[in-house]
Amino acid sequence: MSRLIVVSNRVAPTQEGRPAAGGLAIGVLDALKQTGGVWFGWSGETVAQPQPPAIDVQGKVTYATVGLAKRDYDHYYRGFSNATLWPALHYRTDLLRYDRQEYAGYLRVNQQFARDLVPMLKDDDVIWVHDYHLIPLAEALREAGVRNPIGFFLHIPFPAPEVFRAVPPHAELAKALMAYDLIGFQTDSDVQAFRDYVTREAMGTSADVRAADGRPVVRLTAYGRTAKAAAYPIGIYPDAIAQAAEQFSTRKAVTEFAQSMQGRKLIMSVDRLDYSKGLAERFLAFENLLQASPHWQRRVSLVQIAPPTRSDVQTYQRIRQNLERETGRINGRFAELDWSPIRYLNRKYDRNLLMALFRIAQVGLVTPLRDGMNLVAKEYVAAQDPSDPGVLVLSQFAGAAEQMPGALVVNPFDMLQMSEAIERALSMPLAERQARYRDMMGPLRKNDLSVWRDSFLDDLRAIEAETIAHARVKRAASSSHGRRDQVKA
Ligand code: GDG
Repeated sequence: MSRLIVVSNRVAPTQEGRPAAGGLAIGVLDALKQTGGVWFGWSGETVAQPQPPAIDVQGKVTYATVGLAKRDYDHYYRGFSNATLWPALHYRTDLLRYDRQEYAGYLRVNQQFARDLVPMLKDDDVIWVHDYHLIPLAEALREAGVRNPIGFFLHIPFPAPEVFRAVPPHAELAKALMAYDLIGFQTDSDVQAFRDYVTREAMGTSADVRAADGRPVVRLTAYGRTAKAAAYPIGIYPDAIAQAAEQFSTRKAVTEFAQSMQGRKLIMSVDRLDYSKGLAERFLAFENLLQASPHWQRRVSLVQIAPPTRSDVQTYQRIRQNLERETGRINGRFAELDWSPIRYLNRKYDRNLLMALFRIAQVGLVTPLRDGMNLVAKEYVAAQDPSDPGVLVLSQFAGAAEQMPGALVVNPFDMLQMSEAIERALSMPLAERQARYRDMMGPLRKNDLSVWRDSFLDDLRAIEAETIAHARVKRAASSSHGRRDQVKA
């Protein structure tokens, strides 16, 4: 099978023995190990002088990473990726900040990545590019003469066309997306939103086709380019998570924490510290529960783990300050000598410890204002004890809501509804909890991480096969024309 080339903003930890990495890393690494290939991306470092990629070969996989000049980091990463695209694609046009220089930096880094990648490519490689940082990469590779099949997967939402139009270079970005052969989205709604943009804004056309196994795919034509688009909801490995959660739940750190709860119920939330995750709204809903149903005071705690990210982007500093203030206020209002309603932990924890904490929590509270998928929702369910599972309270605006029928689905903008759902979850009888857990575990197993990865790569390789077949037909047709012309002459 042809080699796989993965390109993502960051490359997962390469040394064996490092703590188990999250979703994308596991899914992609498995595929890379099977076919062999290259994982290319930013090293996470800023450098004084750009250097050629650092190469680290481990078995069949080559890790190639490049540093970014400080100015490129500011423009490409902090600027256009995370201060323009991230808020806009999460419907936060109020937080969108646009600067032409930053957009130029975004294009410049993508061109630089393309230049660095080209010498590593072989003719029959298949290229899989990940996420919003790298939308223009296929266009840059095509300009450099690359003819390989190139697929793109967007991990975050694609918004309604009206919202996407708020990004000043929206048309250039949509055109750049159309340079990919296959564009993958998390949900059907994202595919529909992109289709709407292409047909209404770009005056393109669309047609419903099917993948080899019958899944719906859309063929889009615009800007003189044709691409396919489909939904590939990212999954997890639920049984591996269940196993880790069970094993780690007997570790000292977990049993001591469970003891410190003194029989009180536990609500768990885990999110990168990001305004898309709806943390402040969630805290207010929990406060409302304590106020409206005072019998829950001293009987339940919310543990919010929120490792900081992008802490040098200004809006992220503001959200951190706001949450610290809110936690202090709510705890100040309700805490007793031996109980605080909210434990707000602003740091990263070991992955297996998190899964064990999910297992002992009666409620998983996952209420983003927008989220491409949200893997925490899936992980929380997978980590449960099937004989006594907890309840997932899930935002309707997480991509995961389309696939998790057993969750209590809430609108995170409706504080009272969230508060009522938390109370319902805390009081839910065992039989209902078990039924809801079963309703979710089936689909989680059926659509695990390998299904996400394999269906995307199968579709991308099928496009490659179609293109080769098409080129052969064209060659055969033109040579038979040639022969006919000779006969006529
Ligand atoms: C983007 C999209 C989409 C969190 N805290 C810790 C920790 N985590 C792990 C979680 C989970 C992952 O990080 C977060 O994934 P999410 O899906 O919840 O959210 P994003 O980071 O925003 O990811 C999202 C995803 O891409 C995949 O396509 O689902 O919509 O926004 O696995 O468990 N892991 C460790 N310590 C922590 O403190 N070890």
